[in-house]
Amino acid sequence: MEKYIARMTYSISTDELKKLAREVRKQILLMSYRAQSAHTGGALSCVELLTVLYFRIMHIDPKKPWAQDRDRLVFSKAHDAKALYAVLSERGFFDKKILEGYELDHGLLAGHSIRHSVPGIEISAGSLGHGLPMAAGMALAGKIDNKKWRVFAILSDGECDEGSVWEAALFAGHHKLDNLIVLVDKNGLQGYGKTKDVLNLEPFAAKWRAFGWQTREVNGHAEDGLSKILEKIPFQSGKPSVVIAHTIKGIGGVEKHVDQVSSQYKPPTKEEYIEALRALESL
Ligand SMILES: Cc1ncc(C[n+]2csc(CCOP(=O)(O)OP(=O)(O)O)c2C)c(N)n1
Repeated sequence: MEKYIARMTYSISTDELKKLAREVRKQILLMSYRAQSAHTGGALSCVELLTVLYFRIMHIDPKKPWAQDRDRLVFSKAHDAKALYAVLSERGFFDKKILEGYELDHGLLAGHSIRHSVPGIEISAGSLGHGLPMAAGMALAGKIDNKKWRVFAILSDGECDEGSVWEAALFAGHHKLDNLIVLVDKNGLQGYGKTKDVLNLEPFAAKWRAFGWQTREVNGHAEDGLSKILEKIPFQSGKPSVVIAHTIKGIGGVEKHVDQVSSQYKPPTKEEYIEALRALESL
């Protein structure tokens, strides 16, 4: 168990982390506005999951993005990649200016992330349900080679409608992959409705446990609560861990889209963008 204890890679106060989350949300809104892109709500809902991982939990070095002993992040809900891009640039993986090309001709940053397009992007993704199978394979490779690095995977709740997620969950439990940690961004909404109406996942935590995982539930916007839980991984030796993070889709964005299905596809108008920035600045 000791061998996987999280190493703090960066000392950052909760206030600094909150400031950072505001900055990341501003960048997400700017990218959405500039490119008139979809998928803003889910990018906003996972901000704290990413900032806590990259600024408190993961063993990474932005100057050596492909270091063999790095912890890996598989960002499976890749339609929300602009959140990951903003956090990676804040953490120093690449220049913030690169964000300006998000989803625009000649830019480096695609709407759905592409492996190695910029430092820190571990996988090409976008077809939901593929991230956990990849993450489980990586974690098994780490086990076979007796490595200390861990694999984190961020999934959406809508994504858990995919059968491939549960096949990989079964595989990870079977192979006792306690170097694998899933965070589910459980914002309760997917493309065209509430997750519980489209395909009910409940009892969600019990399903993971039945597949051999240890589970924790947390407010996904509370940095310290998240940190406290993630510092204790694996929750049990010999079992993969899942953190079910309760979040709000669209939080910190355009007010009328917060916790609404519309946050999936509606980009902000100029007025909405300015208003949302003003609201963030007044926090
Ligand atoms: C296999 C697959 N089917 C459909 C899509 C199209 N799609 C993109 S986002 C999305 C729904 C987003 O909802 P959710 O997965 O819960 O993500 P979040 O709310 O966290 O953004 C869908 C259906 C896809 N990317 N992959």
